[in-house]
Amino acid sequence: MTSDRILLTGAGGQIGAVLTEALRETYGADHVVATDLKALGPQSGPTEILNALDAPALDELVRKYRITQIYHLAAILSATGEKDPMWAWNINMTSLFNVLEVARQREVAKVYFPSSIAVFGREAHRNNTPQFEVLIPETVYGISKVAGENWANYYFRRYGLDVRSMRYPGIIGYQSMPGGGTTDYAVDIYHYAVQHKPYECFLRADTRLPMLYMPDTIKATLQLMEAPSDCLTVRTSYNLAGMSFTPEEIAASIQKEMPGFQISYKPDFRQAIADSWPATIDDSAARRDWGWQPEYDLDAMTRDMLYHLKLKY
Ligand code: AKB
Repeated sequence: MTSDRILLTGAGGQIGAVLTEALRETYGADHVVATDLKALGPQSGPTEILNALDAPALDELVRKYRITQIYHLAAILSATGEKDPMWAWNINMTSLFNVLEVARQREVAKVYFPSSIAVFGREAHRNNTPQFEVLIPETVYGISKVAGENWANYYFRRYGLDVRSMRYPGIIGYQSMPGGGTTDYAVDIYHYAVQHKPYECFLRADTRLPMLYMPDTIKATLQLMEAPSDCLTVRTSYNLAGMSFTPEEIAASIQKEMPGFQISYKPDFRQAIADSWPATIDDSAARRDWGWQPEYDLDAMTRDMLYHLKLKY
């Protein structure tokens, strides 16, 4: 049995909900403590209510469960963050500092901090965006992720804290709903399709963005966290790619399975955010350092999403 004890913040979120279960399969249900702002429903392992802004409460849980790894997933995403930038900055940065400090002080062995393609802005190359690229983000979320990446690197170099990170593209899964992101349309669209409803997309038909299916997301996260420390050459955050598509292309992929599906377009403020992000990403550093290799393309994801959502509805 493993001696690792893992704590997740934001465990009720889109990725947190699925990652918690995957970690429990690997490390044992009792070894994974799922925390969130609101009470999580009954689960196979321990759950706690935690506001990640509350440093003493976080410290108490780390001591209580003798935590050896923290996955810090709680964050305000790109679209919600723009509605109240100072509030989003405070949540994203204060919670990260609380995690880094408790990890340093309590000698937590590893920390996972997800970054995002939101770190890039319009000055970055839009296609095959390199690992080491100019980072001038245009959302408060992106600014907080650039700052977070640099703090992760700082804690690694200054204190030897083993912080690991990757830049998630838009994440798509059937198990949980995203909240407040610019890439959320790519989840919503499948829910509309299986309910035989037409979908009005908040991005233009030709907006190409990098995306990743949930099984690949979980695989990448676990792979990075399990990689030997001396293989990791990037201590800010790894670029990560799975597929890239436009709303028009995801609609066409759904139509191959459900020919009657209809889509229309009404871009809103999220279009400007999407326009500042890359279309495709160069993730060769992740492939080289820890063997990253995605499995799903758009059509394989569509078949799997529709299959699972049809069972759900
Ligand atoms: C968002 O759209 O804000 C997120 C992200 C790409 O980080 N899904």
